[in-house]
Amino acid sequence: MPFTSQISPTACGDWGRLYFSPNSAGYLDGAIVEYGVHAVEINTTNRITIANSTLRHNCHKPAAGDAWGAGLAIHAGTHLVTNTIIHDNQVEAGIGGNWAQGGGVEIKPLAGPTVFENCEVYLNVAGNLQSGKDAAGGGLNVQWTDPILRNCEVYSNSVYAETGRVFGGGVYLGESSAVIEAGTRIHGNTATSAWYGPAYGGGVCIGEAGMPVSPRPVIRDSQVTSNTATTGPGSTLGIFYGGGIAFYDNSSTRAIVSGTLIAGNVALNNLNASGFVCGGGIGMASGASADRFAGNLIRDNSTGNSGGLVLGGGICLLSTNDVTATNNLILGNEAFMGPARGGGVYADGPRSYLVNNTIVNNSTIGEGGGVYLANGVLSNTLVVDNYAYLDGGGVYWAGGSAGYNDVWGNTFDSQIDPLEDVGNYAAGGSPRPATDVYTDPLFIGSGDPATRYHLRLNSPCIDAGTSMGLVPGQDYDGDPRPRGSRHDIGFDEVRVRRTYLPLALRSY
Ligand SMILES: [Ca+2]
Ligand SMILES: [Ca+2]
Repeated sequence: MPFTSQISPTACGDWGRLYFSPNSAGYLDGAIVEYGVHAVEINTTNRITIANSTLRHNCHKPAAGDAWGAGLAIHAGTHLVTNTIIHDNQVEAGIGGNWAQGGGVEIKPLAGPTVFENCEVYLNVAGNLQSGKDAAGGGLNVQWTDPILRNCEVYSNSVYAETGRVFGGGVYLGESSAVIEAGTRIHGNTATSAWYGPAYGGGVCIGEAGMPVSPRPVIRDSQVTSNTATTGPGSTLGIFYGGGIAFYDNSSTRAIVSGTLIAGNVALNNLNASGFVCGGGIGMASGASADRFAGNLIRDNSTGNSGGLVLGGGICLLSTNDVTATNNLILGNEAFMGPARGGGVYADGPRSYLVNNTIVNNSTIGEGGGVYLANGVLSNTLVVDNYAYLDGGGVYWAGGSAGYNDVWGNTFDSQIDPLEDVGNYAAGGSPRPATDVYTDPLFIGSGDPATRYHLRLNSPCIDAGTSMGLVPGQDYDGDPRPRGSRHDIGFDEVRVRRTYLPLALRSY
């Protein structure tokens, strides 16, 4: 059944909305709701199901004040949204409006944990043109409530501000313990700040100011790909965090990002010389914390800047972050343009633990092709075949603790500093720590990327790590650690699988 405009030609905002008032009940099944201010607004604690429906071409653009949730706005209750498409909805703040939130979906603070499954949320927009005012959640905006997204696709949404801040081109999770799981795909979303920024999270932004408790948002077994955080046409001061996933300043969280592909995301400031960019894949602003980034494939993300600092093509952990990154494969990321540090990973906080990762084929125009370590811990990690133009092809070690790594086969431009350790360690890391091994790790070398960088049965990295301190109890595959006498180096703990017909030994 269609709920649509009687006006011709039709335009978004022609009529009001379908409203579930307090104490009402009901459902939508097979509905098309279009050209309203909001498609659906739910303000009842009775469980509403929206199934097999399309919410499209609605727009909340008030003359004055905040704008929110043009596709779906939930004020109360715990509901189910299943097999439903929410697209081409827009919100834009009016005069004096502090916020534009949730181009597609806005879930208000008193609502329960609504489940979204098998949904598509695309081409929705949240924008704020008011001077110095902010916008969040191009696709979905979530604060103080804990929804669940399963097998949803959130793509091509955008959030923009003229001179204010922007958060989450695809999804914004404020103080929220939301769960994003089961093959949810967040891709092609953008967060753009036209003039000043900062912009947080082309795909997802986590955290907000002044959270009284530490929420535990989870992103697992999903994909965050090809999202962008960037400048608009007139930027004069650009600060950008997390092309894929960003954490807001000083946000204490227990977030977990695991088993997820984080690929092809970009954080880019290409229009002025004074900007600051942190994290093509994941960027954590100063003082933010998370539980762990574990068992992810983080590949082909990039950061660039036309003059200011560029940190961490794959992961940027800025200042006083508290987080463990473990069992990740960090592959082919790049920090390009500007003074750049850390093609794969940049870390400069005392509680940033980089343990049992495999970091290969990353590059930077600056220092630290694999890792730029200024503080924190780097251990049990493989840093192989990375490149830096300036110095430290493998690891640029400016501080922190490093050991039990294999930093091997990295290169830098020998024209610039031919006295370094053939590019593998630079600065304080030359000579390398005595606990390191320095040898070809003997990767399997064929198959998909995760398979290719597993260790062969005769790898010298087997049992060459440490089992002391903050070390993981499993590997990327879920194999228990340690096997044998000690932890292996890298994201893989080799498990010998004996197959008797035909007789063969394989490693995983
Ligand atoms: Ca072992
Ligand atoms: Ca394994």
